[in-house]
Amino acid sequence: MQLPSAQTLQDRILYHLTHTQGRAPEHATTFDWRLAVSYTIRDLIVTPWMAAHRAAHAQGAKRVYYLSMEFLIGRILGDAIINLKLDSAMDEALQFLGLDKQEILNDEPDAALGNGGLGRLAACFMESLASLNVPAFGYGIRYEHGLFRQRFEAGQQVETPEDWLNQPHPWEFVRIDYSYTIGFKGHVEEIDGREVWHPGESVIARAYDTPVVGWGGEWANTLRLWGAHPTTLFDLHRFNAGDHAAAAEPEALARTLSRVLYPDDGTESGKELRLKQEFFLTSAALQDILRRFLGEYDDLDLLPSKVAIQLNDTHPAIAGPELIRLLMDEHGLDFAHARDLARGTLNYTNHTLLPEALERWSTWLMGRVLPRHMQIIQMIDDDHRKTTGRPERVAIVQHDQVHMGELAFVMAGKVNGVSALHTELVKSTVFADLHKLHPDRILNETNGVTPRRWLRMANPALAGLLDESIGTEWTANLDALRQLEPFAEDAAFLDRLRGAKRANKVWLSDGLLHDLGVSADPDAIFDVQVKRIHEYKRQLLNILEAIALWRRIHDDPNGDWTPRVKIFGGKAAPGYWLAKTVIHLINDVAATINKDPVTSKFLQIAYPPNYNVSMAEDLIPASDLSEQISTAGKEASGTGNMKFTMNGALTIGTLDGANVEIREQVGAENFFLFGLTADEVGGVLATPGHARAAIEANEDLKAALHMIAEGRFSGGRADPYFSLLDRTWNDDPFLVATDFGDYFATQRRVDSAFRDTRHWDRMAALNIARSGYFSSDRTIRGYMRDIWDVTPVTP
Ligand code: HBZ
Repeated sequence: MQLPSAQTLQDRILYHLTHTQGRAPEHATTFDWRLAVSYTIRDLIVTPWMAAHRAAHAQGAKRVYYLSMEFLIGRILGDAIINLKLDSAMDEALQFLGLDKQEILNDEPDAALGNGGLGRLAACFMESLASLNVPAFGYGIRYEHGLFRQRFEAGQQVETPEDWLNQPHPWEFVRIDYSYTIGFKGHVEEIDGREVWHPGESVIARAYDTPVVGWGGEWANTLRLWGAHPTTLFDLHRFNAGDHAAAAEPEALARTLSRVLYPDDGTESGKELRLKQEFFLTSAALQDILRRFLGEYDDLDLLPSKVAIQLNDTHPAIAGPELIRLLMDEHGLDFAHARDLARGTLNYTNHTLLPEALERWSTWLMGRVLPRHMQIIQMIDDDHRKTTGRPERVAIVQHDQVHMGELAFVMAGKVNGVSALHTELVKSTVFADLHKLHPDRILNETNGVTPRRWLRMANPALAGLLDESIGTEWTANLDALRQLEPFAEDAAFLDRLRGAKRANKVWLSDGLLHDLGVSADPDAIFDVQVKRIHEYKRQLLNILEAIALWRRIHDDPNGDWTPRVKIFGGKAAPGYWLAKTVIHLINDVAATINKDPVTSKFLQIAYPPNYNVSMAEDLIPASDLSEQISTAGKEASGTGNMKFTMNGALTIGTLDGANVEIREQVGAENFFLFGLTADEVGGVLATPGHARAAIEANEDLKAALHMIAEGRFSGGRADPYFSLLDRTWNDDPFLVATDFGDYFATQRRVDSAFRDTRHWDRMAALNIARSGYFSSDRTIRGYMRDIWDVTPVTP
C-alpha cells in the first residue's frame, strides 16, 4: 500500500473535522479531533478491506467464521495506526495540528464486549487472521452496554453501567440490507410429513460491520456484530385499544436482546434471556453464512469445503441444531445429510473445566424458547446413541437438562483445548467418555496473543529497543525474537532494557500517585496480578502473602528488605460474593499497609479500579513480576501470562495452563515455580482437614489469618470476612493454605534475585527472546492446518 504522507494525513483530518464532524478547528473538542482522525484512518482501511473481499470471492477461497458471544476489543484507533505503519506520519501530522496524540487516543472508550480471556482471545484472533491474509468473519453481538464499570466504595466493588455507544462509534458501518428474522417460542406443526416451526415471537438481527486491519495494512476482515431491532415497531391495534405497554412489546423484546453483556465469567446464569442472546447470535450468523455461500455455489454438499465455523466455547453450541434445522426445514435435506454437513463445518473450542461454567439448559426452557431445536437435539442424541452405542452418562439430554458441552462435542468435527495441559485434562476429565468414542476429535491449540497490540503498541520503549537491536521482523514473525538471545550477555543492551522498563515504571508510578495517592517507588519490584477475580485464580493467596510479609517487615524494620509494590486489577461477577469479599479484603489491607510509616518504603499495595484492556496496556509493560498462581489444573491456559513474558516480566507461577509451556520455552532457570501439580491436587483435597493442618504448620499464614480475624484491616470488625475465613480454614477447595508455604518462600527467592540486577535483566531478556511461540499468529496457523484446512489468500 502507498503510505500517505504526514501532510496528506493532516489535510484529510481537517477535511473530516469540517465535513464529517461539521466543526471548525477553532471550536473542535478532543472528541471532534478523535473522530476526524478515526475517519481518516478508517478511509485507509476500506481499500484493502474491499480488495480482500474481492480476492476471497474471486479465488473461491474457504472462509473462516468465528462465532463468539464476546469480543473484548479495547480501543481501535492506536492499533489501526500501528498496523497501517502510520505511527510516525501520524505523530508528525498531529504535531502540525498542535494536538496531543495521547489525549486523542485516550479519548476513545474501550469496546468492552467481553468479560476476560475468552473474549480477548477472540479479539487477538481477529487481528492475527487479518495479519495472515485469511478470509474470515467474526460474528458477535453489538451490546449497547459492555462489561460494567467498577468503582470502589469503602473498599467494595460497585458496578455501574457502561455506555460506549452513548456517542458515535466511528469504526462501524451499519448494513440495513443484511437483516435476518430470528424466531423464538411458538409451536411446531407437522404438515405433509414435514415439521414446520411457527415462532411466537421474532426480532430482526441487523449487521453492524467493523473492519479489522492486519499488520502492514494489506488485508482486512469483518467483525460483524448483530444489533436487535423490532420486526414491527408498534402494535397500533393494541395501542388504540388502550393497552399502551403491550403495544410496545415487540420493541421491548428486541431492545433487551442486544442491550447488555452478561457479566459472568465462569459462573452459569441459566437465564432465558441469555439463551435467547445465544440463539440470536448463532441464527443470524448461520443465516448470513448460508446466504453468502449460496450466492457463490448452488451445491450444499460443498459447504464443508468452503466454510469453517469455530464455536468459541459452548455459548453458540445451538449452532449444531440450528444448522441442521436450516438445512432440513428450509433447504429440504434429510437429517443424516444435514448432520454430516454440519459436522463437516462446525468445530468447538473448550475454555474451561470448571463444572459451574459448563452450560446446561432445562429441557423445559429449551422446549419453550426453541421448540423445533429441542426436537432436533433429541434427534442428534438418539442418532449418536444408535451410531456409537454411547453410554447413558455421555447423553446430551440427561435428567431433563440439555448439556451444551456434549452437544457441541457431538456436532463438532474437531474439539480443541487451549493449552497442552488443559487439552490432556479435557481428554481425561470432562469429555473422557466422548474422547473414548471419538479418539481423533480432540486436539490442542495453545493460545497466543497479538504482538502488534501487546508489544509494539503497548510498549513503544521496548519495541524501539528491539527494532534497533534485531530489526523489525519480529512484528510479523515473533520467532525472530530469538535473535535477541546473544544480547542477554551484552551489558550495554541490558542497560537499555532496564532503562526502557524503568521509564514505563516511572510513568505508571506517576499515574498511581495521581489516581490513587499510592506512592510507588520505580526501583521497587512491580509485582502485578491482573485478571478476573475468581477463587481458583487465588488473589487471596497473593494478599495473604502481602500480610505475612508486612508482619515480618514490621518485626524487623531495619532489615534488608527488597521494596515491593503489589498491584492488583480485576472485576468480580456481580453475584459472586466470595470474589467480592476478596476485593474488599485487598482494599482493606492496602489501606492499612500503605499508611504504615514503619513499612511504607518497603511495601505498597495499589488496586486501581475498573481494570480493562487499556489499563492492561499500561500495567503490563511496567511489570517486573507476573503473578500466575492459579490452583494447578484450573486455569485452562491464560493469555495475560504470555503478555507479561513478552514484555520482559518474570513469572511466579504454578504448573497450570500455558504456564507449563512458558516455563519450557523460557527455561526453568528463568521462571519462579512453586506449588502442587495438577496430579497432586486431588490427593490433598481428599485428605480431611488439609487446610487446617497446613495453617497450623505455617506461622506466617496462621498469623496473617488471625490478623484478618481480629479485624486488623477492618476497624476491629471481622464480620465482613467470617465466611471467607471459614472457607479457608475448613474447606479451601483451591488449596490456598497448602500452597502458601512454597509461595511465600518462592517470593523471597524473587526478592534476592531482583537485587542481582544484572542477573535479573538477563533473565528478562531471555524471557522476551523466547516468547515467540506465544504469538496468536502461531495459534491461528495451527487452527488453519489442524482444524479449518484453509490457506492464506493473496489480495
Ligand atoms: O479463556 C478463559 C480461561 O479461563 C483462560 O484460562 C483462557 O486463557 C481463556 C482463553 O482461552 N475463559 C474465559 O475467559 N471465560 C469463560 O471460560 C466463560 C465461561 C462461561 C461464561 C463466560 C465465560 O458464561
